[in-house]
Amino acid sequence: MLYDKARIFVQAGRGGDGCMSFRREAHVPHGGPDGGDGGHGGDVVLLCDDSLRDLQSFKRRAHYKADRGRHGEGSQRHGADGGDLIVRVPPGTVATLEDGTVHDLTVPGQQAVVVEGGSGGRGNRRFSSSTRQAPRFAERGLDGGERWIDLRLKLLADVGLVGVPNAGKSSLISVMTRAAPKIAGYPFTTLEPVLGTLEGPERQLIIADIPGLIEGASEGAGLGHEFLAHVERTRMLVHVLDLAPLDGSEPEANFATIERELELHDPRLARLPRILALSKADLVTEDEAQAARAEWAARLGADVPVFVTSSATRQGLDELATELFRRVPVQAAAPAELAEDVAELAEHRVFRPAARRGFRVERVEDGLFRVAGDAVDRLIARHDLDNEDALIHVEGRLRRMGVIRALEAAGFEPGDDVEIAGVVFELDPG
Ligand SMILES: Nc1nc2c(ncn2[C@@H]2O[C@H](COP(=O)(O)OP(=O)(O)OP(=O)(O)O)[C@@H](O)[C@H]2O)c(=O)[nH]1
Ligand SMILES: [Mg+2]
Repeated sequence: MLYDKARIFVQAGRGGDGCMSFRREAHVPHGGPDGGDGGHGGDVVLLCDDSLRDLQSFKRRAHYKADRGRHGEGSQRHGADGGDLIVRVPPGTVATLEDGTVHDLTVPGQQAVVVEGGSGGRGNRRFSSSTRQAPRFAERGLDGGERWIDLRLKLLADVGLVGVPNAGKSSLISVMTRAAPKIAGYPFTTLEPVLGTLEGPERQLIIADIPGLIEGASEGAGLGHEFLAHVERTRMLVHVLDLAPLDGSEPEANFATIERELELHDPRLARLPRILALSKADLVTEDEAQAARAEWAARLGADVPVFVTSSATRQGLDELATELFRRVPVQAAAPAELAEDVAELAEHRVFRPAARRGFRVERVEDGLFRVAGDAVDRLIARHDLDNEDALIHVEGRLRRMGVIRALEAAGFEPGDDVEIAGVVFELDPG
């Protein structure tokens, strides 16, 4: 069973709290503030790991949590950062976040931060100024992000074998590679994609045998969609076409069905280079096979080489393998180039909706106003508003952010209540 889907919940670490502390020294009644900052919470990071083949490990475990940052301490000691949590995924994993961000992990070593740890709070030492020499408050650390992530494995194969059920795809991969898929004389023998490695003199090619496609596959008939997703990233397709289908179907009609489904699933699939492998040549005479080859070659033109093959006698298989190595481009091997590819991939494939900025002020009722926005929410989360010093600090920040002015424009008067991030407090800016 190939586990190609999983849903996991990831939680980044909370930031450590800043510390409120004053220096204690003999003979000094009130030392200066010396509370250290809290540490940053750990991120959750996906790491593309070549030793993994599918998403099986996520069946047993669905929750992942990074470490929290440690709290700051007195004597200006900062809390340690929480460690990142590394979650290993196989090459070909596509991670989709709830907000629509997509990470495509294709190259071993590639990483993607999927939730960020909360930042640590600053200690009271950082709030001392000429006017406030003994700040009796420190910031709290912020919660880390948390979210559900959909993981989908889209196999990374160089060559995909496509064809109607029973065409002989699994037989072909079983004699060309060491893969040992189930082979039988009835349709839909193969229920999930199978990968095999074709060994060449200088390199290898990964071949994917996917289950037979039928009419309507692009709309989900059979298990079409699921399987077509696995050939999306191949660089070349081998269309396996039975020379003498037992069910009496016409090879021409079978060929057209497959091509149409590929096109309907994704026009890019239809544009992939092709080879036509006429299969089961041992079941027809050599003359018939050669006649069929000539006919298909004339029909498809020079772009699509046609081979007469038989998995039973190995006829045509060496030629097919040679052609595959000739046609599938060598992948960038130099580390520098690879790194560039990764950067480019990341640029192209990571889509981030723009973060929200600013704030909104709204009059809820007489004497009650609501302010909404990421930055003000964070400011409130950082502070204990029952602490008089912290409240004064928050008021100063709200003023500098332009929130007080916006409140006043909306009819706010000193002493009215304000609600931010679910916290209601009396605001009386001096
Ligand atoms: N004589 C002969 N029989 C073949 C050859 N290739 C495949 N077959 C037979 O054709 C039938 C189907 O072969 P499979 O390889 O399972 O076909 P498939 O395309 O993988 O089929 P699905 O997985 O159902 O899509 C089996 O009975 C095979 O033994 C061949 O070259 N010669
Ligand atoms: Mg099969």
